[in-house]
Amino acid sequence: MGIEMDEVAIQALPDAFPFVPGKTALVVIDMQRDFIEPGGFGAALGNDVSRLQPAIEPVAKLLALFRAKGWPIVHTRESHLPDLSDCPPAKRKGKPSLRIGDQGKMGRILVRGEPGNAIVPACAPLPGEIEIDKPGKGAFYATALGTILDRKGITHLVFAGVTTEVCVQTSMREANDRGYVCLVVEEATESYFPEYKAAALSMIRAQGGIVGRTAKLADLEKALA
Ligand code: TIU
Repeated sequence: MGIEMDEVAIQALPDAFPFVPGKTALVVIDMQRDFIEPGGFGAALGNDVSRLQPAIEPVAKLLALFRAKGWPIVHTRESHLPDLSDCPPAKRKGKPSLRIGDQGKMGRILVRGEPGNAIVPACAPLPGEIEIDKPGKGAFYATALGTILDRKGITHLVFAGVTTEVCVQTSMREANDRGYVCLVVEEATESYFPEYKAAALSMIRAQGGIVGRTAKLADLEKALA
């Protein structure tokens, strides 16, 4: 074990986030073509996918910051096995223009290994970074994430990615129940619905930070420079 820097207080809401170098990982949720580009799962659900694009540059900046410091990075992908054996039938219900597993413009919708399932190039994982394929909204459900973080001694998580009120919030709630100290970076997350993003951030930090804290990217960069 190397010598750890002291805790850094990052200005956040409802109060400062205690960033502990060596014990804090960045978790980037589902920055996939399937959600962010036309012709994928997000579009099949009827969403305006351009609404997620503003998150790309802030996520890339967060990745650059953690890479420069050598701090752990986790990337998740929402995906299913090609035989859909890990896709609950209820997840294929509703009336999307294309269902999970159907052939779309970027390959089969939300299927592991298809072009559309990849993370957008600006946020792509580098060798050595942790990659988690998850069948659900939460990053911990049916994945090895908890075990991996335990082995690394990670206790604090900084969240980014899409979408704020679906997979980011679910993953943060899972992390909060498991005892992780959680922060989400406001500019580095987006929703197809601006009002849901605002509501999710607001409910995360309500009641004294019932699920975690929220911070501006600039405040993180300033504190960790
Ligand atoms: N539909 C929607 O907003 N999100 C998802 O289906 N998955 C994620 O948030 N990654």
